[in-house]
Amino acid sequence: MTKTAFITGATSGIGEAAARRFVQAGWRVVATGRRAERLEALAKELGPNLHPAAFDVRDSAAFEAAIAGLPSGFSDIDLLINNAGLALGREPAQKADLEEWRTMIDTNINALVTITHRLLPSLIERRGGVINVSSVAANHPYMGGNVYGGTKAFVRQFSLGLRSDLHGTGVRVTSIEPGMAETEFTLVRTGGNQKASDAVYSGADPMTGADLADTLLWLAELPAHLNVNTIEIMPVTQSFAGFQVHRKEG
Ligand code: NDP
Ligand code: 8X3
Repeated sequence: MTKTAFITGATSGIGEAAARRFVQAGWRVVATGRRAERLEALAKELGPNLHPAAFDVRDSAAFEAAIAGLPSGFSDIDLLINNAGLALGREPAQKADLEEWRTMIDTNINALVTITHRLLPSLIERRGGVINVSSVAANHPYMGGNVYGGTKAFVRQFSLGLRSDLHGTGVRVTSIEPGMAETEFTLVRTGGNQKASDAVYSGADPMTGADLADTLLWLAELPAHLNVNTIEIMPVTQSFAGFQVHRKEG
């Protein structure tokens, strides 16, 4: 039986690659994001198994309208991939922009829980799954990661809590925590600075959206009795740094 995945943030990067990968693997996909023209292009490329639904995840009325507008065949959702998200800024907390913090919290946390809450009854009915896209920033603090890291730690912990609450329902829940992947992530984080984005990925052999799409599909197609609780995945070129120590002068 054909299954349906609801993928947020499918207009670029990881979500776009996942939409492509899931349709190629025989899934139906509801592909979402704000940039409608990108979703239309994806629908044109991938054919009738992709349904584009353009809305801002922070707008719960628009999200409800998108759910109400799902055509038959797309309305029975088996898998929710909460991928839409962003980082804004790399300033230390004391210099950060409060509005940017609020945007990250609204997108990465408030919208994610709203969408999850709305779709849970149907996911339970269908013994489906939720995959939440967290980040290594949830597990490894770094300078300038402040609220972004906090939102992703929420996503990880919320996923573990969901897993506990959904005990006995057959619904599986995974938190995926990727490291560096070359997408539009840094372009967004730097307010559109292509040079800064190129500098982050240059020579680093980063992961790609397609790498993570393969992992998402692998998770989604595991035998129904298996649950990967968390998965942290990075490029080989990225690893951990030590603690910093501030010393007195002289
Ligand atoms: P991209 O910037 O390429 O993609 C982000 C996606 O999220 C876009 O499709 C964007 O769509 C969507 N999105 C952002 N804000 C909103 C909004 N308000 N409403 C609807 N959709 C929104 O980045 P990635 O693919 O890298 O990011 C995907 C996820 O992966 C994010 O949650 C990110 O935090 C996480 N991640 C990324 C890593 C990386 O190194 N790239 C590493 C770890 C985690 P649109 O702008 O059209 O609305
Ligand atoms: C994105 C990875 O290391 O830039 O979540 O925070 S990182």
